[in-house]
Amino acid sequence: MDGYRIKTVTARRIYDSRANPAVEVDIRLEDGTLGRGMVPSGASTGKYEALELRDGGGNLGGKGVDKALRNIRESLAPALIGMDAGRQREIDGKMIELDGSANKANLGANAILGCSLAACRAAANHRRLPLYAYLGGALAATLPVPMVQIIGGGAHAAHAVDIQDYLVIPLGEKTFAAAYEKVVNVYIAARRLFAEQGKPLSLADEGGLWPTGFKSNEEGVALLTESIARAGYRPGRDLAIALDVAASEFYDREAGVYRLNMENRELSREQFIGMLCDWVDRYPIVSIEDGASEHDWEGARMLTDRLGGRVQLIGDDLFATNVERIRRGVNEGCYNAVLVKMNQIGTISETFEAINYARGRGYLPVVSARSGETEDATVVHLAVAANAGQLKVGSAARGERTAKWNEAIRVEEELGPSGRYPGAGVFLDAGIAVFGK
Ligand code: 2PG
Ligand code: MG
Repeated sequence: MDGYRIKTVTARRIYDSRANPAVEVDIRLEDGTLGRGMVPSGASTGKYEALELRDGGGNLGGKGVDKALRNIRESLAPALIGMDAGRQREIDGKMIELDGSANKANLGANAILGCSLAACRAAANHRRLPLYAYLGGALAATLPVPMVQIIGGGAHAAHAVDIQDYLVIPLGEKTFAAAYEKVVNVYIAARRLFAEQGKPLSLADEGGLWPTGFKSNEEGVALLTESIARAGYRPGRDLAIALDVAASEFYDREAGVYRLNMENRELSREQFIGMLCDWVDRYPIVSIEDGASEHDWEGARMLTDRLGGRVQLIGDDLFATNVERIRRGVNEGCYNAVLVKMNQIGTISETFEAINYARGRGYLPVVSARSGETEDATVVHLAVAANAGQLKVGSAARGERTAKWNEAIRVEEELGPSGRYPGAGVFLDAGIAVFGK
């Protein structure tokens, strides 16, 4: 197609919200249109994710991306130049073929994703379409329900508590903007509560409150419930609680136990799942992510047997946005939802495949950013384009987080009456009973 051809591919090192180097790619088309891709990075990275290529060594904490940049310049760019930027599948397929490994270990998923994102941005810009409309076509009209971190933990807060994210999900409301406003009121209430309790106000990696002086992991769940009430809302009716347990981080695979280090406790699989079930009975928890380790399929199944009918159970590390792993989960009855992170799999095309596969099997897709982020807001467009229904990009503070939430506010305004905000319907339609706990 005219002017669609890729003319140049430029790769550079930028930095993410944790001060780690990140890959940025500019793709310029023959007609001069520019598309830019910026690649995020996790901290509680799953073992089964596509490989993020880092330089190692002493400089920049070993996190340099010079090898990835070289792979873009020497291998990917020569292959992409001349290709049609509007043919995303061909572009992604070509890069997968060039890499030749099962997990993008040769060229690096950061190198590949940077190019994949830059190409689709360039094509959208060429057609003068917002990215969500380019990626999703006329059917892209669903704003996501926000899942927002209020308190950080785990690998995002130096393991001050073992649980990684204490989040809230607004229920009801007719628009994203109104729903998000409720979340912000809870964030403000939580901040006040921390101040009253003499807890210093510092922020964890994703902008949530740093859990100083917590005596147990459960304290965060209680604090969230109280913050919802303090903000003037009904816990469980106006806003519910979500947890990203990130259990892979504290599972001892050899011993088969879950080690709650901050409580000096070691729990068997049964005991650990029993603890989560007990929390669900006592608090308005509607969603639990990675409630079992990425190595513990049996734990995931057990949790699903016990809670699958009333709680959204999300597989992050267990599924790694990988259709083969999601398939195993479906076959073995593990969880009922999938966390979707582009850089876990490494291309836009494969990310869509994972979303579509999950949805086709009745698993709810939850689009997610990473803990190491840039100011880029592509994840919002992905969530809208795929009508995913839910979005998780960290807390309500810090610029790399607000870059996403604010973009969702803009997209909603732009979509106008054609935009749909599902609210609690996202759970009710999936048979998850969110009210009445
Ligand atoms: C997660 C993510 C985002 P990370 O576990 O869901 O919160 O964290 O990017 O560190 O893997
Ligand atoms: Mg997670």
